[in-house]
Amino acid sequence: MLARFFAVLLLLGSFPAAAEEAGQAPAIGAPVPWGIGLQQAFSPMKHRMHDFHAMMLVIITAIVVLVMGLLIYVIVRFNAKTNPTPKTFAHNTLLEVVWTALPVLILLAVAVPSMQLLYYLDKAPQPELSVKVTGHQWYWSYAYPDQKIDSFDSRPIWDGTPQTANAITQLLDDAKPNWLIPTAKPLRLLEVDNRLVLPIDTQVRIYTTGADVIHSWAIPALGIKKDAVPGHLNETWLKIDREGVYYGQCDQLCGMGHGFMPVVIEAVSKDKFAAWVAKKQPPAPAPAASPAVTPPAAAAPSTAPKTK
Ligand SMILES: [Cu+2]
Repeated sequence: MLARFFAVLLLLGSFPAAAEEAGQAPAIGAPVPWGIGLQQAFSPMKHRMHDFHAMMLVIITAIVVLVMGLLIYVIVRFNAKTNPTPKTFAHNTLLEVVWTALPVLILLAVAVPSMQLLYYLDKAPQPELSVKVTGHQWYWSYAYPDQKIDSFDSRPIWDGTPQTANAITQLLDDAKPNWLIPTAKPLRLLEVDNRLVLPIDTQVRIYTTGADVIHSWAIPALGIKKDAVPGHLNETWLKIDREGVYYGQCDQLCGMGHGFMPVVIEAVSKDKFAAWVAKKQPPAPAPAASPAVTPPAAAAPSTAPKTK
């Protein structure tokens, strides 16, 4: 209960603007001006992070209040004026045991839920879809191995100087027809040409890797951040609660263009996702024509296209 109260308190900074935006544009997972605290949660992992964060806030607040209270008590009660003749003892066994054991217990109380959360984020219990995310200097590329959708690049579109404004407008005009969810105006340094399309209410397994240097694929509103390391395949997962557009960025300093490689996810219904996949998939190979001399019935088993 207390944790919920603190969570609501924390979210007050960003929630009203996000909610207001949800009515008009579906860019729900985005930073807002003057937003404080964590972004609103749109995935079970982020909900758990909020709960953990709220619990931590309660614990650290209690510690600060206790230590501050002790300090004030010592300052007031034992200064030279109020306590002119101090006691001369230097040890108290009970007190020393308590101030050693108490922090250990507090750390354990923090470590257990922390580990639970880390393990929860590690692997999807029953993944329904896999996406491979590759970090490049300085853009992302995405592939859907199960759907046979080859890797495609997701390059940033950022607003520039007046000199480049026309080029940006052109880039946006080219990109917008590909978006399943149109957004009112591009968010500064957060828009891309090809967004990552994912279905909602689906356990999506995410593989990350790096093509050149270490990057990190992060979307705050979904509670996901995974390093993309060259030569490694890291795994995590996500599940999105609601349709909308979610924004993130590279979270690992990766060079000059680090601030210019946003992540944009379009979360859509499963039906819309299936339609998008059908459009995106390469056309099925045409059945090989049987040689004229071979009877079709005999040729069929060997030449029929593989279906699954
Ligand atoms: Cu980076």
